[in-house]
Amino acid sequence: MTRKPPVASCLAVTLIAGFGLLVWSGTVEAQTKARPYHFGLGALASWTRDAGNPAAGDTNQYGLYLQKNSASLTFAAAGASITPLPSSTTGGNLQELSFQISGYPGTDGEPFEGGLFGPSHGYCESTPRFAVSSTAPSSCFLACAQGAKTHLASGWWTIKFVPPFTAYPGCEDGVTGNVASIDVVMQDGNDVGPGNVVLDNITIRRSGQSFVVGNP
Ligand SMILES: [Ca+2]
Repeated sequence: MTRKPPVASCLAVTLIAGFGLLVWSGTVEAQTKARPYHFGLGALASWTRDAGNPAAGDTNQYGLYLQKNSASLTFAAAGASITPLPSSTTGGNLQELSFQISGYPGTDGEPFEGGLFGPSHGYCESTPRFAVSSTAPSSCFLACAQGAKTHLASGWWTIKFVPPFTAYPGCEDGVTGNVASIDVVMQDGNDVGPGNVVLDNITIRRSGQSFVVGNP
């Protein structure tokens, strides 16, 4: 009888070889995921095949679809909890939060928009946003519109937030002490935009390690 190698080792090797960006956090149980949730009228959150940023290793091209097909003021939201968080994530060692949204390759601007970050991209205003809970007096909200934007060869955009997080409107109290939770949330409805967005490659970088969530 042939002895099988440990499942965790096989999976880790496969994932590291396939994803490149992914940093394995130690065990299968500890792998950081984005777990979709939604509530209220017209809301839906789900990992969707063939919707994400094309990437080596993500053969099903998963993207995180967040929909709110109701008015912004409706008590409804679509989002995902990033869990389990990388161990020992604190306000002191958190170096980056980012996600990607869809876009168009090449010039992504029109003259009346006045810039490279033109209209040919997924919805990016006060939401989608990160919501970070820590020992700070209030939650830290990092709105898509406030992030640094980098256009990728695929046409997708990376939306990135780096310290000091207090510099971002909505995060005046910063991120301090132990980080209790990190979510991505879509709360803007179809009265101010399309009412949906697709995210991919949600990234937490802490203590020099990047944890990238690009599929279920
Ligand atoms: Ca993906």
